[in-house]
Amino acid sequence: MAAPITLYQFELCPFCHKVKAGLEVKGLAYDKIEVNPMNKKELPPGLPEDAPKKVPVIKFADGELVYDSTDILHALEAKHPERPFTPADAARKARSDEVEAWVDDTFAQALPTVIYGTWGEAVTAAQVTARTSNFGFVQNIGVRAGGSLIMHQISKRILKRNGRGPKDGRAWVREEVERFEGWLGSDAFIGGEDPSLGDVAMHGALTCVQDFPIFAELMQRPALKGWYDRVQARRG
Ligand SMILES: N[C@@H](CCC(=O)N[C@@H](CS)C(=O)NCC(=O)O)C(=O)O
Repeated sequence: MAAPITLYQFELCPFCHKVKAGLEVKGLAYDKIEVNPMNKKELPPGLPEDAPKKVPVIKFADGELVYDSTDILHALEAKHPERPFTPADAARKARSDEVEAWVDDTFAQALPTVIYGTWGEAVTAAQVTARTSNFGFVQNIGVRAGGSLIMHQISKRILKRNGRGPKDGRAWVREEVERFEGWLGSDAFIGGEDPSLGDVAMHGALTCVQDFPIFAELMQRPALKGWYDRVQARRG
């Protein structure tokens, strides 16, 4: 039976993983539709004219369409208040919102450099896309090879724009993770006793790179791994 919620996504999109983490922390069943990044023809009809042709997009049981990961997570919280990820404490909520915004503006921007930064990573990316996509054979080859090649070039540009060398992606992501660990301190979650929007966003972003070498490296860090496992236990 089809799940009441549908997520239109790319498998290697950190913003889509943020939404998946939110859905799973709330224990909500959903179906995924993989969108072809070349033409995005799987996106549902009915989106506003001025909506960017981007994923994630979510379709709720009542047919409402929402785009943009942050707006989707807020809509999820409003429609499904059970297992809330908005901390009651004002300071915690402010920190959680800060972390969520940082995931969007900084951490997710750094991730393509460790998904497509080296040829080895780009090959892994092509394999992950092949495993999850539902496109026809020819289209599949185009998305895998073409997509990874384009993203490899984009990843070099992102590094340059951020004043980093062509091989600095992993060091950059490591630095950002240190910032996150500083925010977490000795707490169980950014949200305190329960995962918040900030935890959901960061957990999703990390799940996005679970098949890549950076993930195994980051999981050697006891504080990050402890937190990652605690959020994982709350998903689903
Ligand atoms: N602010 C948006 C960003 C979404 C976004 O950048 N999605 C990328 C994939 S990771 C996309 O759909 N890109 C397609 C394109 O720009 O053509 C969100 O949080 O959902």
